[in-house]
Amino acid sequence: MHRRTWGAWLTSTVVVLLMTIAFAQEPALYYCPMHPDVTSGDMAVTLTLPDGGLVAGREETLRYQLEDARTGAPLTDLEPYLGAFGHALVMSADTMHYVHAHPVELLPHVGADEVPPGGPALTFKALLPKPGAYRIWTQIKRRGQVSTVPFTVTADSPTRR
Ligand SMILES: [Cu+2]
Repeated sequence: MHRRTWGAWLTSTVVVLLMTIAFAQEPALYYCPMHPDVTSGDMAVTLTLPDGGLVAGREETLRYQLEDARTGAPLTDLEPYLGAFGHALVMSADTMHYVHAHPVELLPHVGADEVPPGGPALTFKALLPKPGAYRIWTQIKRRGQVSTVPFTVTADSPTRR
């Protein structure tokens, strides 16, 4: 086998291994069919799925609503992080499929010093390739700190509809 091919194989194996460890470290969350609310620090994040739930093989919309965990006030102080107001990594439970998504709420095209903050809603579009459980890690930045918010969702088979 060519050396570069080995390198690519090794890299993908390490990535899958790390993701497998990430899944295994939170078994309670993983086995829960869905966590619609996650609190991270003083931030409460609610994930709203499409009516009737997610279906594999079609583009679905994931809506996040961000609130202050104590007051319930909408959060409107999201900071840009790596060119977006959020990053979502969606991975199948067997770690064989993953999707990286950004919110449809794009950064405004103004000077770098004067980007207005984002929130309280973030909308992601994602296509889950096959039925089953998926883990979603969503990164959001506020006050210079990046929080990673985990959710577990299940995609239904389109043939069962
Ligand atoms: Cu990203």
